Amino acid sequence: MDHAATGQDAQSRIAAALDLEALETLRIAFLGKQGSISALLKTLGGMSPEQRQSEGPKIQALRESVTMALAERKAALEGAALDARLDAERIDLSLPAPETPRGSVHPVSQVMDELSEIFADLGFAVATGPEIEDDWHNFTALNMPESHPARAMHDTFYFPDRDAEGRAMLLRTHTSPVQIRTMIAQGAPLRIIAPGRVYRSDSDATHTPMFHQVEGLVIDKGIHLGHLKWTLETVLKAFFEREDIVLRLRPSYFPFTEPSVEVDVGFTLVNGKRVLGGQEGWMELLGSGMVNRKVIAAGGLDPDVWQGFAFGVGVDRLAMLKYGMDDLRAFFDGDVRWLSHYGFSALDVPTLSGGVGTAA
Ligand code: 2U9
Repeated sequence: MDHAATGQDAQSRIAAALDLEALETLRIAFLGKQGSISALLKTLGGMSPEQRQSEGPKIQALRESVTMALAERKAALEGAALDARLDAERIDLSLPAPETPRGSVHPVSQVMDELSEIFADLGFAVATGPEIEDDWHNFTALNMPESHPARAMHDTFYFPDRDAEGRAMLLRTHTSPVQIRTMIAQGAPLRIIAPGRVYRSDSDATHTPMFHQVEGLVIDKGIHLGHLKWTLETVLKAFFEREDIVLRLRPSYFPFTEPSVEVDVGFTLVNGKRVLGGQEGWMELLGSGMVNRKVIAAGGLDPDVWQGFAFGVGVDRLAMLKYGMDDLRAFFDGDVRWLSHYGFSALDVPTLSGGVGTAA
């Protein structure tokens, strides 16, 4: 049998295969189950031992050379296919890059950042704490012992889990437990604000079950209402970027402050709309007061040595007043159209020098 001629023929047909599909057809024709070289291998079985000894190595050599030729041609065809693709596909680096969708800073975050910046300038640090609280830090330490009627003012979300004293854990109803924790951990003197989420089981056009507060606490020697009024005036002038902000303090009641005051801010009517500044009318803005002696003691300090003032303000309300949104519920719908309209650039970080009031 002329294996050399069979080999020559196979080599030239493999070399002539123009694509991977044609090459696969050849592989099956030579080496497949019914392939011609496979058939040659089968003839070995019917040969005499001498014949097998002389024919066997030739047929094996033929099989190996065809296998190698197939592999080489396959590599060459694949290489050519890749070259063709590289030739055809080009990246034009002069084209503008596709626009990346960019998120925005929520007005609530923006206002908390602005207030943090303004208070930092007055020497206040930002304090944080857990949103899941125990009864003592959220109520008792703030002069709201069990059965205190003021507890009813907070529609509290309770957990089935209980604390070490057997009282139900809860979602904090104000950020005040943060100040209690900070007093205990850091002692006095203290100047802090506590911005964050708080929770009350309340839901209508002007109340959401989760909302945001910034509370502030100053503890030092000889602190009085004058310090409170100056601080609030200074902060609100910086926040609303108006020098004509006027405050009015009205007596009120909170269990954690004594005396307690409700703070109104003066507004002016411009084309029938209320604009903060001046004193044509008044609107309630925040609550505050001198820290109750019992609360100072709960914070681990001697109320005969240390005095303090505290305040609390709703961030959502402040954001609405400053940036002109009128529906509180839209704040937490997550509607991208609302967010991109009212949101702020993440690159536009509020600073006192750059302005804390620059709208996006
Ligand atoms: C400590 C001592 C005193 C925080 C205070 C208010 C008055 C207040 C409300 C404003 C609008 C809550 O978001 S709101 O509904 N807050 O009126 N908050 S004094 O007093 C404290 C806090 C912590 C240790």
